[in-house]
Amino acid sequence: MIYCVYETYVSNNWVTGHNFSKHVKRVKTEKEITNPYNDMHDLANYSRAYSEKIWICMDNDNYSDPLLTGYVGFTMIKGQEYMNGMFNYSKPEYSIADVIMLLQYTEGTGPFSDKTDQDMIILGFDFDNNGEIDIIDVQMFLQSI
Ligand SMILES: [Ca+2]
Repeated sequence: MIYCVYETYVSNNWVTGHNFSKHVKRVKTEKEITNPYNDMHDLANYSRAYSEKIWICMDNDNYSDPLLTGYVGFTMIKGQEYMNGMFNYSKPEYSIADVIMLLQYTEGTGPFSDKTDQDMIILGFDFDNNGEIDIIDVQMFLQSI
């Protein structure tokens, strides 16, 4: 029940009111993720430290308490730092061999030669988002590793 109240509060203040989305989008820092299970456990512990305070404010219908905004904001910003870290943690590692395979694809050879441009776009190789896989994508891929 309280979780629904919390979700409604956040939803009502996501782009209006306290505009939590604005604060979350500004988070560029990241938590370095080394063990996702342990790191998410740490995030849960961080949030738990504020959950009782949030619960007390909400249970008392004290939605105008600036501390409530702060508690919710702190947990959301910390969560975004972990999400940024998870994004980097789960990002595939590519090597020069992968770039060469993409170059081969543009020449109609190599292990991807049976793929269509659409297949390669779905795999994320259309780095300039122009709907084609060509030498520009190879160059951008090379620069990214
Ligand atoms: Ca392209």
